[in-house]
Amino acid sequence: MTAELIKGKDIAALIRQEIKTEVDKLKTKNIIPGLVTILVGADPASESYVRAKQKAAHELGFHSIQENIDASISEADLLALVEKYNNDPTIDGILVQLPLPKHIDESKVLIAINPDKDVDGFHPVNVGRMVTGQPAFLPCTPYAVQQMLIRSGVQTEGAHVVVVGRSNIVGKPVANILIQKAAGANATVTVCHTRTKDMAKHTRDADILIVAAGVINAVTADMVKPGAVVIDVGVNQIGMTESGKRKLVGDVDFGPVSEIASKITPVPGGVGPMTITMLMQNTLEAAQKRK
Ligand code: L34
Repeated sequence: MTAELIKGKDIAALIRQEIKTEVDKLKTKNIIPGLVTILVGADPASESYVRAKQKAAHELGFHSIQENIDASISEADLLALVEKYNNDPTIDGILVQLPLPKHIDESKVLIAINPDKDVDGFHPVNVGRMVTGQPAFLPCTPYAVQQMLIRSGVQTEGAHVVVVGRSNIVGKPVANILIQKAAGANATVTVCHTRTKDMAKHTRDADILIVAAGVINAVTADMVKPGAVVIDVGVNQIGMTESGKRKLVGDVDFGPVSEIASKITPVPGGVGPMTITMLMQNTLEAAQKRK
């Protein structure tokens, strides 16, 4: 292994300390950041992520509520639940964990969240603000990727960033964040997806390769330029450990790619813990803007 690890867990711990300092300041003004996480159904991966979000909120001294909702909830009832928290003055951030059951229109639910409480950054108002370079809640995973680059000293300015994947949660927003005329951005961005011709031609040209394909080994060593920085957003379950934990790999063929890259993120312990941390950051910022 020659690549240096970008340890998301360590960077997350540092940022959580910074957040804690700000939470303590807010508490002197009698403001406690409030977060509600809404989990519909019992997908084991979603349960694991939401549990981690609640744990982080608790450790930071947030007021946090966990709503575990049966998968059979109607769309109307879910919209009413969102509205309840839109009107709750103790709640600064509302997170509806995705994916939702098929009978519920995800976009209808996301648009129902008050944009000022949209700490996930998925409301079209926040997406529009992000794209046009206005202050906005940035979606947590793309925000995490940007912070990991900045805090490990990776220069994005003028770099060729290649993104593999075009989801609304990762690919599209991370590309938009990194093309902004702003510090920690100013990159030239190429987005590859399932209809891209000769993907390896593009990925081999990347100074920074961000992989969010949702496919094991979507990126192999022959697709990476020597010295590139590789950010692996994938979380794929390949089994269970004896202690009942999910056994995970990313989208990148980690062993061989880490012989070629200059820096690489591990899975687990990479982007995942940072995603949760940036949700805490957004919730803090929402509380700081409380009127
Ligand atoms: N609304 N839905 C909404 N917001 C989000 O930001 C998410 N996402 C994605 C799925 N749905 C969402 C998450 O929270 C993915 N995601 C997420 C969050 C945390 C982790 C991975 C994905 C994470 O903590 N991963 C750990 C391993 C955790 C485990 O064992 O399951 C890691 O070290 O990578």
